[in-house]
Amino acid sequence: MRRRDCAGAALELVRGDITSQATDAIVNAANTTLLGGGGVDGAIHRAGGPEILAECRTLGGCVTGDAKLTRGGRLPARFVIHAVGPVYRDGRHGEPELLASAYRRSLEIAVEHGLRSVAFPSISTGAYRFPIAEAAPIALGTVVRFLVARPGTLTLVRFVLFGDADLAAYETALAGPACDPGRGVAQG
Ligand code: AR6
Repeated sequence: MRRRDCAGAALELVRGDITSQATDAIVNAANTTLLGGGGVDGAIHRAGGPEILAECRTLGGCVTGDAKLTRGGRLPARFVIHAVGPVYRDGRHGEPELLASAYRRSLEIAVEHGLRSVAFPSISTGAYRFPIAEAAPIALGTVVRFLVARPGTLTLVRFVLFGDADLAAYETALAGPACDPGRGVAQG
């Protein structure tokens, strides 16, 4: 596990399963229908039970780069923030901006609802094929900028990576310029 203080909040990288996280909210790597799928999305709906899908059906979908909140059903987390990342084509179709937006909107929604701790998976780097070496600095950089801009809101942002290679990519990004201490991240 890697942990850093970021403007008074903890920023953590762990290897594990997003569905077992007991943070106030976990983030789903959803699609625009919000009606379920494979990967993280399938795992969250399986573990959380039918209540989550029933609530998703009332939301009218979600555009790419945005996110919507439901309750967490049987999950340890009280809420699920369903975020929609971009499908990666070649990186020149707004994918970096849309990925950053999916993270930023998730954090904004968490704060709007008074939530203090959020766990993210690596959005878009599975079925949506965003190269993880490109995605990790975008994900971490967006979170770092948010925490620096909104101190005293969130206390914990945890990235839950599914495998050693994914964790290594995020560890590399955490040590890189996207998370530069000059931008407000202190080594912990
Ligand atoms: N916990 C943490 N990470 C996981 C888990 C888990 N339980 N399961 C997979 N991962 P993906 P996307 C990792 O495909 O690329 C769905 O069908 C996985 O190894 O879940 O945003 C949706 O409905 C990968 O690194 O999300 C959409 O249609 C990362 O999570 C589409 O897939 C994301 O992989 C979204 O694709």
